[in-house]
Amino acid sequence: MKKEIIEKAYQIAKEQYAGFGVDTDAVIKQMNDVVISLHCWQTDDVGGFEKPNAELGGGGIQVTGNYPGKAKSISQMRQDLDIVLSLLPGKQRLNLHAIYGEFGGKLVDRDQIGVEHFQGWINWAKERKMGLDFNATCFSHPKADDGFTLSSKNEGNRRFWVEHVKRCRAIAAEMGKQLGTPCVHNTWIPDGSKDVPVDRSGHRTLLKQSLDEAFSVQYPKEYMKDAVESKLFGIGAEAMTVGSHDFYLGYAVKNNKLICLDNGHFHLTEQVGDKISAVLQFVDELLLHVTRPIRWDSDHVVTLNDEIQLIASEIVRGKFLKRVNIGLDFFDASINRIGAYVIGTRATQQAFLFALLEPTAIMKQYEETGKNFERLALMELMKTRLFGAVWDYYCLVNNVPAGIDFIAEIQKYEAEVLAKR
Ligand code: RNT
Ligand code: ZN
Repeated sequence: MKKEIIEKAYQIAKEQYAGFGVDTDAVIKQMNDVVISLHCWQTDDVGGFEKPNAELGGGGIQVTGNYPGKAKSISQMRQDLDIVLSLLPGKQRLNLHAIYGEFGGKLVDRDQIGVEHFQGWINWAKERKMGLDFNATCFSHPKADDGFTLSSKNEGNRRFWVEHVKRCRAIAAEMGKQLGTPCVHNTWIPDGSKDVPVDRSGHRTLLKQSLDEAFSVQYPKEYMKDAVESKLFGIGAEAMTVGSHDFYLGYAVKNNKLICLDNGHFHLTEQVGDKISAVLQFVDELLLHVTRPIRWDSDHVVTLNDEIQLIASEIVRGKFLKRVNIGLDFFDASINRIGAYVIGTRATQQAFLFALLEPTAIMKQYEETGKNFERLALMELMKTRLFGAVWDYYCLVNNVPAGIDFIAEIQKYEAEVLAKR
């Protein structure tokens, strides 16, 4: 896009928004508070590098598609991440899973990993002035094959997973310490059962016990923060999920942990956007896994839809940006993975930009004086204001392609790099 056109359109947009009392220049600065944690697993379909050609296995999560160009090594992954970063405005962090360590060709089991396997990533992040987030990987492993990890009745397996989570938290704390920004460590487990179980309570008691054990070491919150992620169901775990929302919300409130809300993990008419101001009455902070479920937790590429918009708008309206850690969680192997990454991240950022451009004060005044048709009219109108002009300008001042200029960059990368893998 031509710089002059972007600037011209922005000037008009600026005046248009000023008419509603919204300062677009200030909003562009506020976008610095919207830090998105990039889920590393979009580059390789949640395979990881524990062994060559590793694939996502078990746990009710699935990646469909076999588009060429998937990252097959950490260096390819880093190359992809740099391209993604070069196409995104604003600030990002990187969210790693434990299976993405540098294990030097040796099989290092999950109860053996240490910070030495992630020092390369810490250095990588430091060079890019980025923070890191981290996740224990409690799936794609023989000891998770029976569908249970931290809530397993097999004591050997349960202890194995407790040890894994303990080690992951220690790694997370070291990441946060070295990088000077707290690392959010998220625990998600696939535990559940396909058919109606008899002893739900037994598994939940075990999960609580395992979390207490795994979280027994306290780390300063400047280094790391724990989040726990609930889920409704998974493929092969339709009848019961041990770590349900009720379970983890209770655990988080009682133990002062972050609750992770993945918007693919609820009944499809439930809105995570509606939950934010509810749970933030009782927990200090949240972690989001922003995704797009179609009919189920399908993890499609995030688009700028009503669901994402409500999430962003609720965070902005409630002034919750400092209390919400924004992570992404989608994976689509049926289209160019870099393209998927960039579209989904930009869509999330756009939702926040749109939210920041809202004339909330006017809407609130309407609301508080019973002028609800007026409120709706203004909400509708904002959808058609010159939002795109502000977005393009935001890209321009961030030195990244505006409009769809990123398509050409990704096509070039595909031809020169991805197609040759
Ligand atoms: C699975 C959860 C979980 C994973 C990642 C890879 O349903 O959403 O967050 O997607 O940990
Ligand atoms: Zn998730």
